[in-house]
Amino acid sequence: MHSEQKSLAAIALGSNVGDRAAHLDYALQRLGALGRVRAASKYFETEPVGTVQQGMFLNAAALLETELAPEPLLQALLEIERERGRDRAAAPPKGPRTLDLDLLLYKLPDGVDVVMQTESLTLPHPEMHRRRFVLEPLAEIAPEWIHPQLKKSIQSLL
Ligand code: PH2
Ligand code: MG
Ligand code: MG
Repeated sequence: MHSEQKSLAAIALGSNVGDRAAHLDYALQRLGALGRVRAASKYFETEPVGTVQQGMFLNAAALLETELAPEPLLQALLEIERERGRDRAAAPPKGPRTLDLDLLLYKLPDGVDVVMQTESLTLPHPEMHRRRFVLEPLAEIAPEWIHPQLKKSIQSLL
């Protein structure tokens, strides 16, 4: 099947517990089983953002060609987090985590970006445009991707 017939998802990766690079390496390898990783950024060391006191993060971004719809893709991302020992009950929200995989943007095969809001998933990710630790890696691999609500490229949002 040609890539034009698949959807394209932009995914943010983050880790600040344990062997951070190993967690991100693992995530990229597992994403490959959900489709094809078209691009992956380098790993950025970033200061923790927010009110929780915690260690430095490694953040990255990836573009995944996939046939999974947004909701099944999200469930697969959460499963990969659990495979690295992520326990949402054990840490405060936005607190330290072995692996965080956030679905940022999702483009259908016809080139249209999904805009949706359910209890489990909001697309585009509602915080992405405010987070340098998301925009900087994403701008490395998808600078021209237009945010469907803000109508600005990732590069210009950065
Ligand atoms: N994730 C958070 C809170 N703060 N800071 C950085 N630098 N990177 C993150 O991935 C991050 C954060 C909760 O989602
Ligand atoms: Mg996150
Ligand atoms: Mg998350």
